[in-house]
Amino acid sequence: MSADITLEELQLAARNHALPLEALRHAITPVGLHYLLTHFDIPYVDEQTWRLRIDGHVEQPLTLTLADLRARPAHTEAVTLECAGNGRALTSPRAPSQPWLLEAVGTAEWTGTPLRGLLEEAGPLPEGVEVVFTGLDRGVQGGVEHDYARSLPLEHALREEVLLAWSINGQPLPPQHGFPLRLIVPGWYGMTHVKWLRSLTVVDEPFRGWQQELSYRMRDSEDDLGQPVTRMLPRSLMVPPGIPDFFSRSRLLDAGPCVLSGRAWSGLAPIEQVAVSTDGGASWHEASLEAPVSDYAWSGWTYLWNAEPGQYELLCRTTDGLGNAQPASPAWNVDGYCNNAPQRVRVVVRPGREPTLAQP
Ligand SMILES: Nc1nc2c(c(=O)[nH]1)N[C@H]1C(S)=C(S)[C@@H](COP(=O)(O)O)O[C@H]1N2
Ligand SMILES: [Mo]
Repeated sequence: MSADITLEELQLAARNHALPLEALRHAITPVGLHYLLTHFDIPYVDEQTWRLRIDGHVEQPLTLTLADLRARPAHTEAVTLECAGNGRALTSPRAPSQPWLLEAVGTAEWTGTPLRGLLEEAGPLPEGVEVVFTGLDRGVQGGVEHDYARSLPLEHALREEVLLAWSINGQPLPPQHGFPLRLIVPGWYGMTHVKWLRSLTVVDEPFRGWQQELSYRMRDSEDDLGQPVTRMLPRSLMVPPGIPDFFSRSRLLDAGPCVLSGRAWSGLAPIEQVAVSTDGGASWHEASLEAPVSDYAWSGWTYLWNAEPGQYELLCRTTDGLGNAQPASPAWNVDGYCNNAPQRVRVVVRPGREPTLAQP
């Protein structure tokens, strides 16, 4: 594992936690186990005074309470969210930011109202090109003070799967996941899903806010403008088998049949294949796939491994229906986005225990 994680990175890592890999066993991630990423501070919101404002280039600006929103048609969808910086700590050189390893992911059942209905009610004017989603959180990043805000092209904001969500796994959003209302854009990397929404603004030219124009771009060099990060690239993860070593997290396993399992997802197309290697990537075996939890959520996979005593490096790798596969080593970029290189799990298999003799 690469060294020299700074105290600033540790400070971020302690605030923004990942999914413990054993929690991949849950098709729907329990709330406290879902990964978490907050750039600035978690805002304190009073539901009684909170309002959502829909304005800008619209026929009819709207101001809504949480009760107004909850009275609208509701839809629940299981959606896999992954941070675009997932895998950053394994890139080299590494961008100074949240040092994710592999587990900045989770799948929750989000309940909310389709954005489309609300936007149609406000009535975007013909010159409208994008919707800017602004959160209540404010801070300084890259030397620039700003509210956390991201935009979507109007035609994407009008897609039926885009939700304004007030509930996760049947509970009101907890403060850290965006109470009282957040955006859910199925298939897209995490930064798109703006938490603590306070306004939706239809604009007549592309939004140039810091989190849009200067961040979340795949840049080859500091001067490169780069391409925007949008949908999640394919990735698969494995529940580490056996028991962990406390400090190194390497695994200890008894010899014998062992069902390896995990989850795979892609924001580009449904998952088509997961392959598993038990020899460090030299040979690959096809895993069995389960039906995805929803059109916008990960698929479970299993592979029966007959583990014999020895030392192993286990890998998994997925391919989606458009042929997008996890590359052995993705192209480097300045900010360490979209590193979907395969997970590697070191395992020591010890001789199986003798069956216990029946007591007379
Ligand atoms: N308002 C606001 N929304 C935000 C963020 C933020 O810092 N502020 N972080 C984004 C990023 S980078 C990610 S990965 C996801 C994380 O969502 P979660 O913490 O609910 O898992 O929220 C996104 N929405
Ligand atoms: Mo993120």
